[in-house]
Amino acid sequence: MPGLTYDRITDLKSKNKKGFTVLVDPDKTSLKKADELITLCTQAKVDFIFVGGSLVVSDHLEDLVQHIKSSCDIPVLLFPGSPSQITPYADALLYLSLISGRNPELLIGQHVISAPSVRKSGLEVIPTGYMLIDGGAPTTVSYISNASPIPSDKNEIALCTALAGEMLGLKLLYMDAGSGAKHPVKESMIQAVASHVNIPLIIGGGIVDPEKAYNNCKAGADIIVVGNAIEKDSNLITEISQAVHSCSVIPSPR
Ligand code: 1GP
Repeated sequence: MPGLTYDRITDLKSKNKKGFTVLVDPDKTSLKKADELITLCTQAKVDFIFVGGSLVVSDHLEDLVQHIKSSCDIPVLLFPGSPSQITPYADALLYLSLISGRNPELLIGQHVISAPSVRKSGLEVIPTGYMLIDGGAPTTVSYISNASPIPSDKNEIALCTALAGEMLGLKLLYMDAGSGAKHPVKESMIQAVASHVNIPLIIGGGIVDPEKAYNNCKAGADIIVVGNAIEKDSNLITEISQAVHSCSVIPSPR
């Protein structure tokens, strides 16, 4: 059930504050590299750390999560590409249902299989509608999910998908162009969705600079996620965090 971590997310939203999340891919992050990221994240007041990936081949996810948890107070949320990426040491689990796709395994099938172990883990579970948006090139997530992304200019499909997810009771929406996307989610699509849903909206995939992060927030994103660009230049943590936190949106009348 949603709990303390989800409350932090909704608390930010209720105060018109934006959140910045650093995505840590266990395959690309040694414990030493994690130390560097943790220091920068703490200094930059990063709001959340997501751990996971569409395909994780290393076996140190659990060590990595424990290491991050023992080194800082930033909430750690699992962003799993499969049930094998679940560990009880995180603060919460983004319980993802790929609502933009029509692959029953990722809508409900894997959830059924993993439900007992997820419940046993004691993790805070946050039901999340995951929407893959075309980012201009096939990404690992589009290949692995075997599901077509929503075309990047079909705002109405994104909106109807998001509305359906909200009315089904999902607690978060995550619109993702996929890691390393050539083209991030367009602001017009973010605006179309954000202006009609009430649950928090996470945006990620292909965001590489503070300007894009800021513009996404202005368009209605509640949380910005960056992974790939930070793997290349960890100083972006400070710059993007500042940009996100500097953005406060006055709610528009419905
Ligand atoms: C991917 O949204 C995340 O699922 C982050 O994307 O790695 O491109 O920042 P990037």
